[in-house]
Amino acid sequence: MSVVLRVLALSSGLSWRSAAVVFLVLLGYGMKASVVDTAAVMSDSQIVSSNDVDVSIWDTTPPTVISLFITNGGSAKNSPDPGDAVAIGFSEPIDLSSIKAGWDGTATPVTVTIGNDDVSYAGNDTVNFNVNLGVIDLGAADYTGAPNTILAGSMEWDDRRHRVEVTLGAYARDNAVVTSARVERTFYPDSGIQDTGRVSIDTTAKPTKTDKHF
Ligand SMILES: [Ca+2]
Ligand SMILES: [Ca+2]
Ligand SMILES: [Ca+2]
Repeated sequence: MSVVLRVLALSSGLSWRSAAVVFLVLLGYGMKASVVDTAAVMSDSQIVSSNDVDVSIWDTTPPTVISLFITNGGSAKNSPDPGDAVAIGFSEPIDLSSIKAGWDGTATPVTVTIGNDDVSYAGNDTVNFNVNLGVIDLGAADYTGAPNTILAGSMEWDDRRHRVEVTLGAYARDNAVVTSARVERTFYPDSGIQDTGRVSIDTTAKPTKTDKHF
């Protein structure tokens, strides 16, 4: 460095001290210039395009319920009893914690109540769960008598088919009745259900099916 200062002093005719000040000023300017790397500075148009996130990659489509199966697996055909199964299919993967807090999809206990003559559903019997799944209007009043039939259930998530599957277990209270007519049942999904992107379910999609259920 002293060689540089000597050359600077000699070539400029400055004193040794003045040459040192000039050198330090030039050194400081050089450092500042090196901090601002012009190659990395974006033009206004580049900034705009980098902030222009492609929203098409975000899933904004609400999930829907696309299927509902009620199958007999117990000894009582056309009546809710242990071994019967309810499967609710969704249009896409669901945030399982929106159905039951902390649920990871593995088998978990639920309580299934066959509601008797529910005034909210035209006096029909209903299927209710103690998790955020929804309500099945069974379309007729002859699945249970008063008071309600209640069964212990087990709920699992089928990741491949995007389906919640509930299998009925032991009766907590048995007042089930065997049905005699084919009727149209309707599923009303719980409005709290969300997809994995936290988009709430479209509750206007309500699958129906005419059958003797359970
Ligand atoms: Ca979605
Ligand atoms: Ca049955
Ligand atoms: Ca009834």
